[in-house]
Amino acid sequence: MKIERANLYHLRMPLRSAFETSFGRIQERDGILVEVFCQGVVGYGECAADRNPGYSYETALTAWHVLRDYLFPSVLGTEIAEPGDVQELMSWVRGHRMAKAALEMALWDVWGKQRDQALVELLGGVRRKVRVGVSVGIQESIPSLLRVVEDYLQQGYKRIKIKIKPGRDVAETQALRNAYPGLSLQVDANSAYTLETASILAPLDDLNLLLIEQPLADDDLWDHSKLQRCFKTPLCLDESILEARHARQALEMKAAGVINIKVGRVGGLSEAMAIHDLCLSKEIPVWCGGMLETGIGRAANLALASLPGFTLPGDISATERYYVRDITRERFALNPDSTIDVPRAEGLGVTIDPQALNLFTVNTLQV
Ligand code: OSB
Ligand code: MG
Repeated sequence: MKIERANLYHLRMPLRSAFETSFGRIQERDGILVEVFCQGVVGYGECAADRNPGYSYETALTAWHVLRDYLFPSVLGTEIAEPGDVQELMSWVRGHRMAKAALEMALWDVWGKQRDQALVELLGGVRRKVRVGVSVGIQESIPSLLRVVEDYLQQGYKRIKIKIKPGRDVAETQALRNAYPGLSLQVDANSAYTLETASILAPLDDLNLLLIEQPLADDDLWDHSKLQRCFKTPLCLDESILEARHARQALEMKAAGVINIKVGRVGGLSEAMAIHDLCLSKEIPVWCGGMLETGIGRAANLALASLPGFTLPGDISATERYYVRDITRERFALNPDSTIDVPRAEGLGVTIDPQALNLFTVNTLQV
């Protein structure tokens, strides 16, 4: 497999509804679509970096720069055997994992198309459909949160995650728990607390939550291990886990009982699988996180979440939850059992809608 040339598309896609987290509120989602050409086969990968560096230091523009000036120049024209082998060529670039993940994803798409196999088969997935939930942003008030959640439950989602931040945490979670005593419920703080301020979250421990996601700083495993000792509810790490080594160290120091795996955050599907394999061997449950992906990234997430260790529902919702119009022709729908089907067509199993791509592209570049 050899990349001969590539195109970058900087996307800006209107979300159906604003999405608010502890690091900000967005109405549009930026991203980069990577299109690679390899001996007559075209592959696609999605870069999850957003417009603002709120979740991670990477942005669509840093990823654009790093893909254009460093990553593609390091891989163009070089023969590689398998998609994961591209990591070695990119390893001299420190960090910038979302940029690397997009490039690797495009090669998985090519590899599948060359061998006439779906990504789920290439990865060793074991499920035809995966259990999913919905990630609900911070709402204006508790009544509006209850209304939004009720609507998702009506649509068939059987697991709800709510975003929390200081001042918008315990009362919101308690109100939901009171309204739905049996609901599979979890919260995500996106690093909004410190070891000291996290003490106000103590009442959450009595609400039978599936997990509490990333309460403390992204670069802090140690304080998570201290906080975990105060909670019987498992902590789940998202931002803190950038590679398998971090996962190993987090588990060794008991900083979490669950790990959220995101393809972009960890630098690609190959590293995502390595984290999955590690957690499976240690009987630590994992689930597939989301970054409000387009159909391209969502297809990859579904294939990843079909691996055996993904025993908790993923943040992979139906296309409808995110976008009125997506850049893939295929739209993902929620099944009545709160699952989404894993694509079975070759490669990522999705195709680009050129008109939609054109509509949402704010910049293009040939590399
Ligand atoms: O922390 O999981 C997160 C979206 C953007 C950035 C970070 C996160 C999220 C989500 C949305 O929670 C999950 C989804 O794609 O549905
Ligand atoms: Mg998260």
